[in-house]
This record gives sequence, structure tokens and C-alpha cells, in this order.
Amino acid sequence: MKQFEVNFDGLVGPTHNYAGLSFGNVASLNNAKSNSSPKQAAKQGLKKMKALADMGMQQGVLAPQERPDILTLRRLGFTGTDAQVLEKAAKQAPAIFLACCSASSMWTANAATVSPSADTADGRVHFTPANLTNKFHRSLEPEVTGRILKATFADERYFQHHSHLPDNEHFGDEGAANHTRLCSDYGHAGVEMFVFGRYAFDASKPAPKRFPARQTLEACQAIARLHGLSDEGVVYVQQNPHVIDQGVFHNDVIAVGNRNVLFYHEQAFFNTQSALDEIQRKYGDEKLHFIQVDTQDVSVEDAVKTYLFNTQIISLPNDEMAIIAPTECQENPAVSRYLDKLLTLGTPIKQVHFFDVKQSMRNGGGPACLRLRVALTDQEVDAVNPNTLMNDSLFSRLNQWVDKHYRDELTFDDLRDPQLLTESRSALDELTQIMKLGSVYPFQR
Ligand code: SUG
Repeated sequence: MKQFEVNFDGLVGPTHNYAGLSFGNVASLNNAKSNSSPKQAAKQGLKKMKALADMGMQQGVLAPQERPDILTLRRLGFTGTDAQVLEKAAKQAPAIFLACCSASSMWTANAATVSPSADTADGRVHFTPANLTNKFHRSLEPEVTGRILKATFADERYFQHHSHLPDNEHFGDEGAANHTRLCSDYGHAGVEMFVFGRYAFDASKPAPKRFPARQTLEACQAIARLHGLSDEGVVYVQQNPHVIDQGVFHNDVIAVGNRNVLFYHEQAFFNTQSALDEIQRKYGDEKLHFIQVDTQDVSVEDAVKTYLFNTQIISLPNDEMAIIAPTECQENPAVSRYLDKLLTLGTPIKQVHFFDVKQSMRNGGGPACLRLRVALTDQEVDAVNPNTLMNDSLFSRLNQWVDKHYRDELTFDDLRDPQLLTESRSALDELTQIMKLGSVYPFQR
């Protein structure tokens, strides 16, 4: 049996904009209110997906969500026609209105936590959508995320879908952005490393002071239980509260792993040595490659600016590992020097490829934020909705679709334009036909 890691990237939605919604995420705050280009954003994402498919990787696509979110605005008491709901919300409650316009579902690393069949008690692939409770705009995602995941991974013989955790800060869950799996090969049982920012029920434990910790230990434990993971296959690691306070709002901004490699910053974790010891012990006899980047080589500030750790580490068909990095890493002298050095260290990482995903980076989303990893056997790949898998024809179809429906530029005031709502809905309606997803959106039900 063959086994793969399939990256499911989020397709950027037609309302992609910069609203400064994410306190604790430096880029989101710094770029608030600048103009965006939904068309460029979607095309940058598609280009990365296609490039990985061309490298011989299995690559999937996850559909965006319906925005502006009229249903939520109605739940909050705005009434009338859809256009009136938009107008009233924009005028009376601009902050709520903006949250309901965000295309944030593009960062599919936050869509769900996924455990491959090799790790779970019932031998199925398990999915739990993230509740994203810490940010209002993101807390609107899990319901439809669940539907999109079910439409993508429909076959119940292979795929098990859970509801998102209770919507409360105690169980704040940000999905795969705080979840890393180490394994000798994708189809072999691995060690699932859950990284959390705080303890929900114990205020005496260390926690950040300036910015919020979005993920709790208790959320991680609930997911491990739901997915039927064994205690010997799980490690819980606390994130260093000081780096959260410097803008590391998810662990994937400071660490990334693939197979037998964990690439992380010296300051990433609270209790690094005991975490690494436990991971190695549970992993077994084969030595893991712990690649630590020291502060003297790359500061936390540069890591946050360039997203050195929000890179994807992928295993190419020839088994070499490659880093998929944003161009910001190439432009920063310290980080670019480090990446040159990394290739000479004799680790499994042998190549670096740079991608321009600036539209997403300006909201704090790098290459790794844009993708949800799903390790699958060839049988499971065959059970995936084939219209969600990237190939030449889907690539050109989706580019045409973007050209037809997306705006080149979106200013802040455009978001209240009822025409944008109509455009977005007709785009998504067509997309559900292209990807054969069924009626996943509220406006279709
Ligand atoms: O949740 N930004 C996202 C970025 C998510 C990045 N994902 C990972 N690290 N895995 C967030 O903070 C900003 C939206 C705005 O400000 O308009 C935003 O939601």
C-alpha cells in the first residue's frame, strides 16, 4: 500500500480583505485597512498548489466560505432584504460587519485537526473542525468547514467526522496549526504533538500576558480522545508564553515538522528538553532530526516577520525533503543566510522553493497556514472527492473561474456593496458545481 501526505489548500474567497481583525497577529494589525486584491490572492494560492502538484505531490483544494455572512448578521438582529442587512450592519456596527466579511477560511491549517488512519483506534481518518473561538470572525467558520470536509471526504468507510468542540474559550481550538505529526512514513503510526498556549482550568499556570493564547490543553486532550489516539502516540507541549506575546499566535509560526524532522525555534516551547525527550521516547529507537534554530541566527522578530517556520516541509517523490517558503524569507538577510546554511547541515532537507503569497502574508498567513495536511493511503486517496484534487484541468478551470468572478481590487468601502454579495454567491454557486460539493452554503439551503 502506498501512503501520501496530501495538502488541501484553502482557495481564497472573493471578499479577501485587510480588516485588522486579529489582535495578537502582528501582520493583520499592521495592514489593517489597506486595499486588497482578491484576484491576486486566489491566483497566488492556486500557483502554489499547482507547483506542488507539478513536483509530484498529491494536492487538494478546499472551497472558501460564503461572505458576507448574512445569516450571522440576521442572527445578530439585522433585518430586511440582504442588501438592507448589509447596509444597516455596516452603518450601525462596522466592527461586526467587517468580521462577517472576512475570507479567513483560506487558512485551512485552522480548518480542522486530522488524525490519519494509522494512528486511530478504529483505523479511519478522523476530522474535527476547529471552533476558533478566540476571534469572532473565525468562530463563524466551523459549521460550514464541517460540511465542506464531509463533501470532500464523504466515504464513511474511511473517514470519520466529529463536530467542533463546545464553543467556549475553555476549549479554544485552532486546528492543525497547533498539531504536528512525526512518523517514519505517513502510513505508519506516528507521534501526534499537540501544542497549547494555556491551561483552561488552572490560572496559576504560565500564560501569555499581552496577547491571547488561542489553544488550550483541554481542547487538545478532547481531540485526542475523539480521534481514538493512544496515550503512547500523543505528546502535549506548552508553547512558550513569551513568544505568544511577540506575535506567535499559532505554533506553526515558530515550528513545523514532517516525518522524522522537527524544525523549530529555540524559544518555541516552554519546556523544550522534556518535550523533545518525550517525543523521542514515544517515537521509538530511530533517531529523530530535531533541527533547532538559535536566536543568534534568527530572532523571534525575524521569524514572525518572514514566517521561516510557516514553511511547508514536504517529502518529494524521490524522498528528499523540500521547504516551501514565502519570498519574505529570501528577502530577509538573516533568514536567507540561515536557509543557505540549513542545506549544508546534512539533514533530510535538501531544497528550498520560494513562493509569493504576499496577499495572504499581509494578514499573517504563510504557505503552511494555507494548507491542511491529510495523510492518506492510496485506497483513501481513491475515496476522496476527485473534483477537489489538483491537476492541469482543475488548475485552468479554477483560474478561469477566478478571472470571471473576482475583483482586481477591493477597498474598504466595497465590502458593503450589495453587488459584491451577489458576485460572491454566484461564484460559490458555480464552484460547488465545479467541485461537486452539493449545497454546502447557507444561501443554497
Ligand atoms: O487567524 N488572520 C488569520 C491568520 C491565520 C494564520 N494561520 C496559521 N498560522 N495557521 C488569523 O489571525 C486576519 C484577518 C484580518 O485582519 O482581516 C486573520 O484572520
